[in-house]
Amino acid sequence: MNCIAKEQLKPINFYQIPFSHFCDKVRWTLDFYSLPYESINSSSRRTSALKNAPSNLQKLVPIIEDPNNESTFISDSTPILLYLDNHYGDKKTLFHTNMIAKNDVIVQYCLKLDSKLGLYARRLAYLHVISEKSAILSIFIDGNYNKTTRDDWSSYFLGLMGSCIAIARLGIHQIREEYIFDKTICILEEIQQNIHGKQYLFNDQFTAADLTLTALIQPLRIVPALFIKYKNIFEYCDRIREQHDPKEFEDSYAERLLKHHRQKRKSSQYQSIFRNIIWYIFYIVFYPFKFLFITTGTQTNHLYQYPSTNLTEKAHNDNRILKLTSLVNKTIFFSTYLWHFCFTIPKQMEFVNEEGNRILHRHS
Ligand SMILES: N[C@@H](CCC(=O)N[C@@H](CS)C(=O)NCC(=O)O)C(=O)O
Repeated sequence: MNCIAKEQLKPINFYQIPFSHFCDKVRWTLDFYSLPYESINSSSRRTSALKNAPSNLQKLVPIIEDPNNESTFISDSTPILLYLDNHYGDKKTLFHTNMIAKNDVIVQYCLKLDSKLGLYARRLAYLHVISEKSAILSIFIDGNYNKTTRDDWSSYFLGLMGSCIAIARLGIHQIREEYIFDKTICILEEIQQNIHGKQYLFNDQFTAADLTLTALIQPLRIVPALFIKYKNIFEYCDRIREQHDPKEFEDSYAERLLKHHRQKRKSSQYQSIFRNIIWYIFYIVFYPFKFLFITTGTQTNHLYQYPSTNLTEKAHNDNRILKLTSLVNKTIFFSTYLWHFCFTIPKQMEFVNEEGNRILHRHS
């Protein structure tokens, strides 16, 4: 436990991607404990500040660096929550212990949500963003969060690059093959049972489990069928957010731009006709080259970065290792994933929409 009064603490460095739901989980926790912190927008490759971090640190954000404790670096959201609770949870805690649900039950629940809900929600949300407004992902290349629209040509071009990286890094082109939609339904059904008739998940109190659920389910709000079907879970999370997040919550950068795009699309039919014409020309010209791409990028044994060897201690990560070292690698990479962007992603989207319709009409 840190004995320095909170007013005297130095700000904790909080490395984040502003629209990451894992980062929102840690941001909320820092605010919950009323800790001073400085947010540093980061991508693991770009942030030179992380060069001081230990080489074995998991270089995925969220990461915190605590100058009040010999500049300790901690990564992985649930271990960060535990660290903050151990050091600063003297007055308030997210890990209440009592006879019914012990601390480790809450930790296990959080790790399970990190390894399942957090990863599935992210993949499905990226599928929607890439299919509907890929220019939003130009943010990965230019890092410019001040841009309030992404309708210019440079955003379209950089968005293609950003989409290729997201597709490859998170396997967005393999959502159907890896049963991500079905797995999401399974975990949502389980959560629905867990919250049934309850104020909170554990101990009749707000814990890290409620916070984790509320933060990690957020990307699924842009998946229409799931948002409708599991309305009661989203309502539960709205209440948790309203009662326990000290900061007024606002949509993330990507959600804001996507919602704006959906509104605009409703009112402008010409744009989609124009887009479809370009699309068909592209399809006719490139389809004969299918054989060049079909064997690459579709293998199922991927190399994951920071995999978990023990899921009760550390969350699973689904970030795949990308080989982008030489110019030849880069050329093969971008042509392969551009192919997936044009031809595989629309099929994946079609599949998710069909499955969405199926679950909506199953019991009604
Ligand atoms: N299990 C990790 C997940 C961390 C994670 O996947 N972070 C993503 C952002 S949501 C990231 O750093 N992406 C950058 C990259 O893949 O290089 C946690 O709970 O913190």
